[in-house]
Amino acid sequence: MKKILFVALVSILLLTACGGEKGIEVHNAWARPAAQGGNGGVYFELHNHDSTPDELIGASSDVAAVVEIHESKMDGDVMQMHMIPSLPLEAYADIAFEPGGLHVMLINLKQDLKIDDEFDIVLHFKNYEDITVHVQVKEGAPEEEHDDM
Ligand SMILES: [Cu+2]
Repeated sequence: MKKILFVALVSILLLTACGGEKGIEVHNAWARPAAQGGNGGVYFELHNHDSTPDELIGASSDVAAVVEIHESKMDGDVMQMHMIPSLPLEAYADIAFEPGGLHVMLINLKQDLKIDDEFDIVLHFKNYEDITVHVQVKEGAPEEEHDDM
């Protein structure tokens, strides 16, 4: 009887450990301040908790005329940005969008992005449903993230 109870407890613990993490999730979304008419970058962590691969195929937002997925890369001494039409998301992929790398580019902003402003972007996937991401305007990456970098 004791053994059965123990097994039941372990199962519950295992379930809670994975609880709330299903499908595709976005964490710690932030953007740098930017001016109306200019461009802005949005950064976050993209997790695929699923065993099924997917693809990030685009993004949209009310705050900018055009929204694209970009990747910055050093080409010799010059930082170049490339548009990425489709970003593969492998099973259990954990992809960081961060300054100097992948980012969502807001082109021709319709409004100023000031510190502490909040706005939404929507990520579009090949198979998964759209994800609305709440973005906070900050000077740099969120404090709690510094330890992981
Ligand atoms: Cu860019």
